[in-house]
Amino acid sequence: MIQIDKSLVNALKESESIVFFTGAGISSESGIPTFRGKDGIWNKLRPEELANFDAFIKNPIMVWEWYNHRKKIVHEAQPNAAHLTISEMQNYFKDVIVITQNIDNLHRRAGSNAIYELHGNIERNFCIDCKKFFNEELDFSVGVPKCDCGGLIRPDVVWFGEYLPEDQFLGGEKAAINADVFFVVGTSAVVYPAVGLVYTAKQSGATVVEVNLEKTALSSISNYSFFGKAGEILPRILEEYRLSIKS
Ligand code: BV8
Ligand code: ZN
Repeated sequence: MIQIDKSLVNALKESESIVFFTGAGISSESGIPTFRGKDGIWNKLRPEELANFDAFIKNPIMVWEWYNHRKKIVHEAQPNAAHLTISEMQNYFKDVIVITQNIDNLHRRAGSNAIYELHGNIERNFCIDCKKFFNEELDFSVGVPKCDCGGLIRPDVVWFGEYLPEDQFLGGEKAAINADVFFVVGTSAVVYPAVGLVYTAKQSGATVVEVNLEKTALSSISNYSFFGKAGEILPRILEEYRLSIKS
């Protein structure tokens, strides 16, 4: 049985604002491949080579094939115990806020209400010329879908070299500054400026709790590190918290 430090449970008992900063690792138990290692490779190309505007302009069909492949996996996936535990924690704390790098919509489908999507959402699309949004199913029968203005339609996700949506980043930053306990779940902590928010939380006095399969650059600044599956560890933490408020 995964041991949960009593001091962490006590920290939770004194907390109002709980924040979860998540990456691809939290969705891997839902069957969604992560980015690193062999999982991330598509067509012998690394995510950084596909998730960028130049690649899209050079070969929009190939980039859309990648996103449609991922969208199919996301639609067949279900939120797992980690997503569901975060949603359930809304019944115990004033603020439970999610700051995610994931574009898979699984936190929302799990019932989390306060979500900052730093890197966009695969369910939304917009025209690269007039910025008009298209959230219905797109028609690929005649090649890359085009807007009525003639512009190419792209997924509403943040590509490498592109700025993050300001409202989402600033919202995440405010949540990081006000966090009592800041969980970091399933991220290799390499992509910026997203990961910078963990340091913002630390500098603002939050208790940082890392939940990851392996050590990361954040292990050294974490007050607690749990190395294992998020879908097993997060339910254990909530269970110990629930037992502590009963007694
Ligand atoms: C920008 C959306 C300004 C698209 C994504 C400073 C220093 C160095 C580099 C930079 C810097 N500033 C900017 C850069 C460049 C770049 C960057 O950070 N590069 C990295 C690679 C070094 N950043 C940018 O380009 C950003 N924009 O800076 O704009 C600008 C503007 C103009 C000119 C210059 C600058 C935009 C970055 C956003 C890119 N879009 N996603 C899409 O998804 O298709 S990033 C994408 O990759 C994800 O969103 C996520 O952020 C990242 C993947 O990381 P993770 O989610 O952590 O996943 P990963 O697979 O790596 O790790 C999973 C972890 O989970 C592992 O540790 C594993 O052990 C663990 N795990 C697995 N299973 C489980 C588990 N843990 C628990 N339980 C399990 N079951
Ligand atoms: Zn248009």
